[in-house]
Amino acid sequence: MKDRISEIVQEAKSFSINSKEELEAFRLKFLVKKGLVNDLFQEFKSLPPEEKKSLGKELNEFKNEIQNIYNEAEQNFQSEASATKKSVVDLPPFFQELGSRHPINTVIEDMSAIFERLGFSVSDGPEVEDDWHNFSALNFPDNHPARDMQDTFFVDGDHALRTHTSSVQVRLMETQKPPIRAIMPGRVYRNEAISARSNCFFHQVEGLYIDKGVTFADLKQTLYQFVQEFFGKNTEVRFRASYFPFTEPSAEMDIYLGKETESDYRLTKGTGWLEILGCGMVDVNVLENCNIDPNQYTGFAFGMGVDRIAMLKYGVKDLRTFFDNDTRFLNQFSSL
Ligand code: 2NM
Repeated sequence: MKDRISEIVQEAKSFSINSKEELEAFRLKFLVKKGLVNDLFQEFKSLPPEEKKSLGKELNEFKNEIQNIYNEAEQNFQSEASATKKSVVDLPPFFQELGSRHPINTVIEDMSAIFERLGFSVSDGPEVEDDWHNFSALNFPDNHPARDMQDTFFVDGDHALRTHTSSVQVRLMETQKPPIRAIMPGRVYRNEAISARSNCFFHQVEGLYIDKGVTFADLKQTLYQFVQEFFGKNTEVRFRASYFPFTEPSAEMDIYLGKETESDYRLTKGTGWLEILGCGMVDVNVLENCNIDPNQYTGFAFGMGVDRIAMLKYGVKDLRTFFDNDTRFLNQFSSL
């Protein structure tokens, strides 16, 4: 059998393969089920066990050698074929353009993931809102400046582009029984002068937690945990008293950036502290407007602007570049 093996190897090596037809002839002679290689394997089956032991390895190497001769020849044909194609077709290649995640969405998703781990679900709602959900239910008095045409895009007498995602929170409180623990990411609109640091629309992540016995301490700890995860371990925070129509008491939270670099100095107006969100305990009037009994339930809410945080995170100097849809800008975020 050893002799047969070397005979066949010799034959295969000297087989001329100069065309696709000859390649196929090679395959038919050696590699198909009734070819020479398989013949030897059939013979091998009927050998006595001692001979099998000494021949098995050799037989396998033999098979691989024949297969390699075939594979190499086949490859040569393939690269020849594509070489000819290249010289004939001389259009530029079409790249499969891959999209990239928008940096604002990346920040929203990162924030959502953190709050989801803290037990918050994610909700959304309409961008065109009625007066009740955007203002009245949220304890905005009739003469509040936000209700002015100067500040809000009205669609008709009773509808406007939402000015905050708190309107979604009203819808949640109206339709769900506490406990409610949810965040609302989304786009909101304000009629403001457009500049490098403000636009007529922007993005918010607001959050709401309503249950029996929710306190300001829960609010502080939740936001503290969020900041540790989002901005990094040991990020310092401070709370300052503030005012919003829909919360009482209300606060704003700052994180400490420091003032070593010029941009940190400028961004924090020389204080080292940067305001990143507003928050507070949901006002009793808001709970009542949404048919939640304030004697049984309390809750906290918070809201932060995504766009400025995205600018901070990625070192983007002009907010408007986020929305030009220039792929030279957007492609820089393709790894996120
Ligand atoms: C903020 C700041 C403070 C807020 C309040 C509510 C609701 F619906 F519960 F009343 N939603 N969002 C809130 C509170 C939003 O944004 C700066």
